[in-house]
Amino acid sequence: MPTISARPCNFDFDPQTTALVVIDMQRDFIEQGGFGASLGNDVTRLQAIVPTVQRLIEGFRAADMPVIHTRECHLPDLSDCPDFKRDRGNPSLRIGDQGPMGRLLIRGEPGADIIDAVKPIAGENVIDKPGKGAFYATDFARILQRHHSQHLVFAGVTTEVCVQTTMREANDRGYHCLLARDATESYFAEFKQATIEMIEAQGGIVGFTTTTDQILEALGG
Ligand code: TIU
Repeated sequence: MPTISARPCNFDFDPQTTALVVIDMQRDFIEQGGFGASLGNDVTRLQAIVPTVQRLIEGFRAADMPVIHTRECHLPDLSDCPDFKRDRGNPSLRIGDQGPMGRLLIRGEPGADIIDAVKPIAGENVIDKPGKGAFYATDFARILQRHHSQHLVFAGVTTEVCVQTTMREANDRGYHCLLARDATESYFAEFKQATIEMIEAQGGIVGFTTTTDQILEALGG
């Protein structure tokens, strides 16, 4: 079985059962005028990982291995958005409000779409999810079954919110999880660091972490 050099120990994987999961690389989180910016965050931190995420995706495509994308977004009538999620805090715009990229975090609006640099190609699954985790209220589990996926490599944003939540959900469901440390980012450097440490702690209690180079080398790229 091929292996990827990782922390706290190497990640053995079968290319036939391994998929890349790219979390929420959406305009709403990465570009100015979106949901992330409305919360007062510096979105340029997230823009810095785009070329690395792009390289990772291209490596999976070249190896003919599945790439699955997620998007955090809600139905236009907000029926899948808990009131508190919209009401809490003091953002400049709330979920569903009209912004420069359409209504914030609403399915089908330009802001909810994945940024051009890492756009899905024909045949790749895109999971629209109302929560932070990709398993909650989605077809994600069924799609993974269809791909016979047992090993999941994670990239995307933000590390401690949607990436970590999905990784924890996957870990509990028996998937072997690996986070590409340089292909994920947070608005808060210390939260990213803490998340990586949490994942790796106690013998890899949530999974393993590594770099994009190590993954691409193992894929033969
Ligand atoms: N706000 C924040 O850091 N993230 C989210 O709300 N969603 C994701 O992480 N995708």
